[in-house]
Amino acid sequence: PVFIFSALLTMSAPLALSPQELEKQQAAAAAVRWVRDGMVLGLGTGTTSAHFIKQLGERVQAGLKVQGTATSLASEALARQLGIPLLEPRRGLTFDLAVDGADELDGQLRLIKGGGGALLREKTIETASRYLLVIADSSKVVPVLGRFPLPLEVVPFALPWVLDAVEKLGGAPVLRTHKDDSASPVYSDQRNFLVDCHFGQIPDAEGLAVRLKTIPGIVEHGLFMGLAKAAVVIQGGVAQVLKP
Ligand code: ABF
Repeated sequence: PVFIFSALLTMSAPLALSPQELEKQQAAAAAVRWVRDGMVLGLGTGTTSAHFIKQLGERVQAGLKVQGTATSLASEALARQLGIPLLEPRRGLTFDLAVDGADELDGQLRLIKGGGGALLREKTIETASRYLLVIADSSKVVPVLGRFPLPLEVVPFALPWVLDAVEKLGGAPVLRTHKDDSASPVYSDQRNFLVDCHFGQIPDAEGLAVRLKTIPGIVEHGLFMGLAKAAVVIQGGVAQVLKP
């Protein structure tokens, strides 16, 4: 009987969310309130965005009329499973609101993104969006970008030369491989490699972005500047709206 009782206890205890996970859920809930009937949405990627998509799905099931395009195959599958109507990429498609996470954000809402490997579709959709709203837990806010390694999406053929060029820039590049198998690279949704660059502090993000774009084979980098119009960040347990 004791065994059965303790088993029941563990089964019935709700999954306790960590403080960081709770903050992500809170930020996502604040962002859902920005969504209006009829909006065309850019759907972000990562765990904070997954909370947003799940809460958006509940509102869609309650009758909210929105459509969206996802920034990754993972987010697309989640949105489809929740019944959020999806739009295929097409000419002229623009988004009223994109909601997405970030790995780092500074006071001017410059972002480092791509920790989830979705930076190419994220930047594509968020550039086509009228309003990018970032949702983040308190750990993402930094005074200067760069503590989080800067992700790049790289065409496999060009990898050796990209690694050499990033090394010359002081970026200490590391090919992203699977945690349980360092011999197998992580592929993006476009079947490219991901490279994480340990620049340390990046005081001149704009200048670095320009230099990275001159290196052949770098499809996209994770510096997002001038895209985010606002960020909902949980600070002191309260959702704060930050603007550049
Ligand atoms: C995504 O959001 C990625 O660019 C980034 O890695 C992620 C942030 O991670 P999480 O929300 O899981 O903390 O846009």
